[in-house]
Amino acid sequence: MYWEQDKECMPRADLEQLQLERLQSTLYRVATHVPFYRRKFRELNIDPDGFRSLEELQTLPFTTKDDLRNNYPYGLFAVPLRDIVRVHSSSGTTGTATVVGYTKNDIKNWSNLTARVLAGAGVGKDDVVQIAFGYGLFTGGFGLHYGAERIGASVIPISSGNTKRQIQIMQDFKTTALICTPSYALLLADTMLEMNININALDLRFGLFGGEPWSEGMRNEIQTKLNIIATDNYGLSEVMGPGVAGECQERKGLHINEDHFLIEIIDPETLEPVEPGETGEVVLTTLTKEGFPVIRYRTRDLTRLIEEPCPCGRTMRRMERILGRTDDMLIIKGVNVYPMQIEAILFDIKGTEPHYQIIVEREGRLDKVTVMVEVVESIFFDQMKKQRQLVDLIKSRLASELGISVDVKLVEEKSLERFEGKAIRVIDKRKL
Ligand code: DLL
Repeated sequence: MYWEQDKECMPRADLEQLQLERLQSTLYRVATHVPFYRRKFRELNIDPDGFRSLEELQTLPFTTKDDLRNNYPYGLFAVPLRDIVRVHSSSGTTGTATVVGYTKNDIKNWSNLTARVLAGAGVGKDDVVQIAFGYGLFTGGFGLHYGAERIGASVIPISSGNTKRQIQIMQDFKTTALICTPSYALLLADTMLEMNININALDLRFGLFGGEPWSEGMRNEIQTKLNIIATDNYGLSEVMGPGVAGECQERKGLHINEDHFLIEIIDPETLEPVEPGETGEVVLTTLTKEGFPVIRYRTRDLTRLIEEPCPCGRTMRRMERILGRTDDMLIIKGVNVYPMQIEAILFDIKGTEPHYQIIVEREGRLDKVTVMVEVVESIFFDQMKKQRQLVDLIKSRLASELGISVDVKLVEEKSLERFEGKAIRVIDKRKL
């Protein structure tokens, strides 16, 4: 289902022309109204009026999370506060929070873009949408709420947490689409199974999940347990929130809303663009934002672009699911791995439950990594021999497929922490 077919299926040449025009006006806007960008452009001798091609984007400086923090709270806003109608903030687990602002027009665009993501995933005006993302400074709840209303769906703004109540409401209000993090969807599914709820008696058809990395194995698990079509959607507060990219029902990568965002994939070490199709860090430039435009924002998220057209007919290019963040990368005896790669293997092994946690410690000068994984009751209480075999199997798969050697500890079902929002997969004890 398209939301704005003329835009989502625009010929690439027209799209590129539109992107260039929008980039020119964004550069003009930031150079005129944001001292931070004006100074940077001047230092690098960049004339924003002289921009003639999209390739020239590469001459512009990057913007980082630190730049946002150094300009806390309103230093990077491109309009006076009186024109801002909404403020969101990312909590910032490390360091100062960052603050972002939206004009009336930004909210309109944002609603349209989350509507696109919702429609692409299958949601229409007849749907009852339960939004179990937090409402508040986090962009998840409000961002998708406005899009769902725009589509004309019936929105249940239940917000996050209170799992039993979520389930009650899902049954009573006949929810057809669930919106939350993938890890929370799994917690909801497991709780329903525990409560002996007949999943087939629910009205649920779609799940739109995002806000954290998840593997294909996790998708399969959720789709089977909830009997739904589960799609991935991506965004970040610094750039807008949800609505930057989302999967269509093909579920083969996320269409990037390229008429509103320019995407580049760079090598995080050399900062040069990667070869087409290679994995690297996502860099985003906003093309229509008025309140808080960003130029070449380094997201730290890693993925690759899919250049082949999608059978759905959209011309907006796709990106593969996010593999992880550069700051979540583990270096295990010299091998770089991301938690999601470990997740993908665990999900593939029979007897393990889809709940795990990775503990990183320091032993002498080396990092020691232990993967804690829940196992089904029958194995946990079974003879040592079976447990030993499972540990060996997990270790050997991790060694052969990722080249890492780690300790594996089997733990009882439901013994690892569950999350109502974004899951914490890695516990880093090195810095404690
Ligand atoms: O998480 C925005 C959002 C809300 C997206 C709801 C989708 C749904 P932040 O709190 O600023 O904003 O966190 C942004 O979360 O840089 C990624 O590292 C991660 N992230 C978001 N969506 C995905 C996804 C929201 N689909 C950060 N897959 C981003 C993997 C994701 N990681």
